[in-house]
Amino acid sequence: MEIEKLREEIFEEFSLIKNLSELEAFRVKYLGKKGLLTSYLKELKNLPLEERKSLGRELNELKEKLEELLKQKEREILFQEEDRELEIDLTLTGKKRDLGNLHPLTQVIEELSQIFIRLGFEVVTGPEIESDYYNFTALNIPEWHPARDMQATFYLKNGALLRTHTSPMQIRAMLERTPPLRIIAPGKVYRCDADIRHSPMFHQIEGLMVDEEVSFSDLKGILTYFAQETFGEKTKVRFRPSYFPFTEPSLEMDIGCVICETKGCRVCGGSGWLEILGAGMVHPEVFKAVNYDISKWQGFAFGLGIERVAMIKYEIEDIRLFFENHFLFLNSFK
Ligand code: FA5
Repeated sequence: MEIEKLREEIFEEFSLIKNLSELEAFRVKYLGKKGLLTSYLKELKNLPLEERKSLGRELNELKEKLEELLKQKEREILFQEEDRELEIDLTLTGKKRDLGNLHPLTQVIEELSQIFIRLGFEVVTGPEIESDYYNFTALNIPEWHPARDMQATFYLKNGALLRTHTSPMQIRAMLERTPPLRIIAPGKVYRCDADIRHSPMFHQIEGLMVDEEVSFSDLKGILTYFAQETFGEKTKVRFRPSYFPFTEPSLEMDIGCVICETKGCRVCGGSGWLEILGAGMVHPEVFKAVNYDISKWQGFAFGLGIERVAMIKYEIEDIRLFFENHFLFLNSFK
């Protein structure tokens, strides 16, 4: 046997090994139970003593060398595979992180607030649990007024109540400030009221401006500006006489339905117009309640329903969708 030739062939073949299965096949071929080197070693016993000694030594050396090289190669291959797993493919598209979004009502509150902030109004907030005094009495709402009825107002056991509108913020703001002032007060309000357009908890934005010369036309101008900023420049507005105990004269503002352009559709209930707010000039009795000099100060106030604005803006027919927290619905406001 030509041991030199055999060694060369074996190392040549060894150098071509690329992966673990080739490595294993190589090991079986030469060092396995029936492997070439193993059988050569077994056959040594048939040789004369001298030959057996020298060939035996060389074969054993080759066997040991191969075992060592195979171990080394195995480690190398394993390291390479690990590296490949860690490789980053920069051409792959990244994993998109699904970010949440603000609730549609929060988005509308922010958008409307920005319009009034641009007009010099300051944003204030106050308690949802109110006293009878701020919610009714100071706003010139007498004992007999239907809003005080248990059917409309949620009363608490201690005599306090859940505010039925944001108007108590008019009183709180005026008591905390000296005129002139311009505030808006967004927040939650509560009424025992529920159908597809009414919710027992809903949101309003209260607005109040007090100065030495504030007229009804200032009120109409600001409300028209607000409607056109919110629903588009071509939006039509309509003012209807109304009644609130805390404003005189009082009005309600409708906007021309932006969907059918006042022709009449499902969203506006066929009338072509949608009521979005109540407003008026601050009643002298309200100024008296906060000790403002009625011969010096004038003002206007308004209270608008946020859900109503959002329903028109996004063409939503059922108010309950805002509070049921369906992902599909909420995700569509990204
Ligand atoms: C008021 O709440 C008065 N405080 C508004 C006001 C403020 C008048 C300042 C004058 C001066 P009203 O009850 O009409 O008014 O409610 C105002 C708006 O809230 C309505 O136009 C409507 O858009 C909305 N709204 C009333 N009840 C509900 C309800 N249950 N669910 C959803 N929105 C409602």
